[in-house]
Amino acid sequence: MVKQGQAAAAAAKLEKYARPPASQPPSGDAAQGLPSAPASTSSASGSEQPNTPEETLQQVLEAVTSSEKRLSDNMEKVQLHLSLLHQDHQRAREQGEAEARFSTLEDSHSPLQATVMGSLVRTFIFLDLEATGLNQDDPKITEVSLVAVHVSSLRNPVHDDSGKLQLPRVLDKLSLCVDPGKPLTQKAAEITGLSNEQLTTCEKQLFEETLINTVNEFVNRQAQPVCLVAHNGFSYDFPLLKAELLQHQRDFPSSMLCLDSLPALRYLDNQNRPNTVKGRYSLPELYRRYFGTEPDLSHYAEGDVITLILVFMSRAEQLLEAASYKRWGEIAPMYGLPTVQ
Ligand code: DCM
Ligand code: MG
Repeated sequence: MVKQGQAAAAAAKLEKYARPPASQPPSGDAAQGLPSAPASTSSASGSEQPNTPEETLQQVLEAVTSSEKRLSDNMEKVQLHLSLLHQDHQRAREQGEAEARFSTLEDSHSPLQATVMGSLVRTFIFLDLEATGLNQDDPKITEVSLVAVHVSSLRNPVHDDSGKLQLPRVLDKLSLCVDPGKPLTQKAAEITGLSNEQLTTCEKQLFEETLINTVNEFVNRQAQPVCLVAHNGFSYDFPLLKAELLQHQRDFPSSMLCLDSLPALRYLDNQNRPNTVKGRYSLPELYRRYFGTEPDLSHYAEGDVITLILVFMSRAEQLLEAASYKRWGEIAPMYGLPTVQ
């Protein structure tokens, strides 16, 4: 309970807040939304009754309490905001450091430097292309699949209760069918199950600007630096993709890394048992060797990429240490620009 004398003194001190001159606009706290103590109360009949000092003081105390509560709420929000900013900053710094280390190495061309660069890769983008034929056919792409896996998922494989290796839960995938604009060879049509007729009926677009932009956006949204991985990639997928990009005066940055899992896996086996491993290294054979079953959806671009990820993950630690990387700039296109008639 507030004593009568104290209440009167407090009310006198606060009178300037309680009764601002009508001509002056509200200022200070009042302007920022803090309530000023009302000077009087309205009765049910609408006639004005002056406040007693106790009432005025009570109202001012309530206003101060409510302001303090709002201030404390705001402080909590500011603290949360600051901690989010701190996390963003930390992430940006880590990414910036990796990119800075990468760019100081990217001008150097020794295989050793490429291996050092490989150790900085944060996202591996597994890639498979289906096309109208083999290298000698000057093939055009009929299907492209990219699946991005963060390096942390490769370094920490997960197995189910029976011990079977699981695909990482966090994957970004992009799979697109493409009108090749030329006939598929009989063999290509037979193994992929694709035909020109199907691709035309489904109104698929040619390999052109929008597809290239989509692929670029997909690559750019991954944590950098990235490395493309394809099975037999140095001989088939990378040169073919490069040929298609160059036809549209486009290309990936020459510093982008790429890795061919076929020679890398063969090298690992021969390194452990020199000259004894003569086995074959096609993707289905590797899958059978590691998992004892047939892979799903062979010669579907996405099916092959998933098979490749599982094969790669079976040897990920060793592959990440020993693989021989190339820069995209070192990949020659499978064929040149078409000659103008
Ligand atoms: N290919 C082919 N003949 C083969 C194997 C492959 O014409 N015997 C072509 C068509 C495929 C492309 O290579 O779409 C990619 O092969 P893969 O499905 O093994 O990735
Ligand atoms: Mg394939």
